[in-house]
Parts: sequence; structure tokens; C-alpha cells
Amino acid sequence: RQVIAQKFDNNWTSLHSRPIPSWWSDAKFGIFIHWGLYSVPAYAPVDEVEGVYEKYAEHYLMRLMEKNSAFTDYQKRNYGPNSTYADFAPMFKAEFFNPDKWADLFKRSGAGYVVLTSKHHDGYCLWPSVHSKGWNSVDSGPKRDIIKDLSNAVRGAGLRFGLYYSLLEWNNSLYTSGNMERWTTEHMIPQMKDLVNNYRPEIIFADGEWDYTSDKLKSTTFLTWLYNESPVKNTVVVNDRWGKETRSKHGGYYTTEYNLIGDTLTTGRILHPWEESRGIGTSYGYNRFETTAHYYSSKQLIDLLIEKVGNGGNLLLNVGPDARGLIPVVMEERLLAIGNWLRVNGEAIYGTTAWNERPLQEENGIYYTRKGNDLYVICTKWPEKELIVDGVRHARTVTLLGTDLPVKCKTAKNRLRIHPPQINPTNAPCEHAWVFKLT
Ligand code: FUL
Repeated sequence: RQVIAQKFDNNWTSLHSRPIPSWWSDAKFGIFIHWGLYSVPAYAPVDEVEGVYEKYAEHYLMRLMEKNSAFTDYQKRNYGPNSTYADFAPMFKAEFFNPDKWADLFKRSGAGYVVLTSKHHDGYCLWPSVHSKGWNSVDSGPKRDIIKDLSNAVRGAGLRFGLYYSLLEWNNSLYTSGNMERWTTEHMIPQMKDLVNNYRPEIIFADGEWDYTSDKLKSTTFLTWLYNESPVKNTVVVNDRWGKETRSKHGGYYTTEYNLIGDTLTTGRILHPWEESRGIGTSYGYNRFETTAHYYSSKQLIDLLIEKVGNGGNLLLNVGPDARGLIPVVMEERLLAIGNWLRVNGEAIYGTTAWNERPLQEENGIYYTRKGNDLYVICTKWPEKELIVDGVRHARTVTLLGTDLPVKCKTAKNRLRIHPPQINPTNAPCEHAWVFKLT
């Protein structure tokens, strides 16, 4: 267990000197969960709109507030002409929520951590927050402390537990009045401290930081407390969403989202830790109108994980449970497929770093990771012919993970030539992607 003895001062330069705890960089793969009142209507247009954000079902409240006709029509038609977003509170019942089953699925997906929305932009809390009386999952709907129940199950399965937290609330007059002094001191910071003290999240995925600078949001004040005094000071990891100027600049790891925002991170040789997040389909919150055409296939998801890890990043893949607490079967199936692949090939992912001599443009679907003296060559397409790895002078042995098939290779002029063994459906180690390990 790492202990961070250093003390931090209330400014970005000092906070940046804290190294990101290695457990997070080693884990590579996490599960994001967006769950809340927006899981009741579970709606956003999927084919009718172009943009990425326009497809987010968890933005339902904002779409009603801006009088977006697709949403206001949907609301009237299905919930009545005088219905409001608040009507979803008693309808969010979570009656089939089984935290142990969720945790078991996440474990079997090969993920190392789970991040749950403690509170999204609608302000609704999944724990009995004293700063949000009547607008939380114990006072209404599920009548249950969801954060407590899920964190216990997730930790019981041996995974790390983190929380997403929105710094803004669309429908809270204290926020919309623009008095950030009152917002931060009376609401936001005490609420975040309550979360940390009660549930000890080891990740804080802050969000909704775009209206104000980090100065106005007092972000460094909170982070100084988190790193110096909080019960998770030695292990907690945070992201880069702490004020409108902070993405890819301040805080902990950098974030991309559906490959938007800072996509330069994924090319180039950025050494700073970063993480891509996205849904399996086009939304984080459950959208019941998505079809298989909107979901990534298992193959696409495995390739995505390989691409991010090969470029030094993590992947935080989102699931959107329904209002009853069930994870849609298609999402379950995708997570299990990733887990099956990782069971054979995990050593090429977990605890690795990017190979700094890798070609910057990926060629032929090949990605690289390294660990100690080993180089992993990850082929997202089966190499029918010779596999050429430039920049390798010598390899003592070459193996194909998950098999004991002999692998022939030759080195000459800084170039390794691998002759892939014959594989077929009966002796193939796995589906979707294959790893050659060079020692
Ligand atoms: C965004 C939010 O607005 C989305 O709803 C989602 O939570 C994503 C992870 O961050 O900026």
C-alpha cells in the first residue's frame, strides 16, 4: 500500500506534484454507471440528431428546460400534459437492484474499478444527502442508500470503487443564481466532503465544471483537503474537470469522452495519465430506444480497449441500468465478452505502459504495450502473413498468449519478423484479437 507522506498547498502547482496512485494506471479498465431519474424516461433521439451530446439520455431534464420539442412531446405523450421531471422520483424504484449481481458481472468483465454517478446534473442523489433533502434515493423512489449498497458489493468483489459528482445542478436556485460563494460553501464542498467521509471513494470523477473557473469553484481548496486530510488521501485519484480552464491541464488524469475533448491526447506521446469514457451505445444514461445498430459490438469494444491502452490511456466503459435496477442483457453480454478476452490476454493490458518507440500511426490494426523486458504485440486482425515489428533488435522467445504453439521468428537490422502459427477455430486461444509476447 502506497503512503503519500507529502503535504500539499492550496494551488495547482503543488497539487500536481502528487503522483497518480499506480493502482489506477495499472487497472486500465473500469466500469462507469449512469443511473438516476433519467433512467425512467430512458429517452433521447438516436437517429434524428447528429451531435454526441444530443444523444445523451441523462440530459433529459435540460432538454425539457430548453423546450426541445422531441423531449417535450415525448414527456406529454407518455406521462401526461402536466407532468414534470420530478414525477420520475417515485417511478425510479430500483426494485430489482441486486448489487452483488452487478459486482459479480463487473468482476467478470475484467474491470479493476467501478465509478457510479453519486449525483448528476439534475441534483438527484443516490445517497441520503442532507444537502439534498427529499431529492435523493432514500427519501423517494428506491428508499435505499444505493452508494452504500453498491460500494460494499463492489469492494467485496475485490474491485475499487469511485464516484462521479456534478459540480453544477441545472435546477438548483442556489446554483442558477450565480452566487458561487454560497454555492460552494453551503452546498457543493460540504456535500463532496460528506460523500468522501461516508463512502471513501478512491476515484472522484468531477464533471459539470464548464460554467466557472476553478477559482470560483474553490476546487484547489477541496483537493488540498482531499490529498492532505481525507480518509482516502493515499489512494484517491481524480480527473481534470474542476473548472472551465482545467481540462487536459489541471487536476489528476485527463479525460476524453466519445473521443471528443482533447483527442490530441490519444495521438502523440502524452505521458500524463488519461482516460476515455463512453457508453456501449450512444448514451451514458439508459436509452431504451437504442437497437443493436447503435451498440458497439464486442469486437469493437475490445479493439477500443486495446487502442486506448496501447496509447497509454485507460478505458472507462459505461453501462446504463434501467429504472428497475436491471442491466440490459446486451450490455451484460458485451462486458462478459471483454472479460473472456482479458482472461487470456490480460497480461498484455494490466500493469503495462505504452511502448514509446511505437509507430504513431497505427498500421494494420497492430498495437503495442510493454512491461519490464517484455513487449506485447496486439493484433486486432489475425496476421495471415509475416508480422514485422520495427525497432526490436532481439527477442529471446516469442509466444502467442493462450497457446503453446511454437512461434518462429527472425531478427535482422532492428526488425523482428514473426511467422504466425496456423490457427483455426479449434486451437485459437480467443476471439477478436491476439497477442504475441516478446521476451
Ligand atoms: C459529460 C456529462 O454532461 C455527461 O452526461 C456524462 O456524465 C459525461 C461523462 O460527462 O460531460
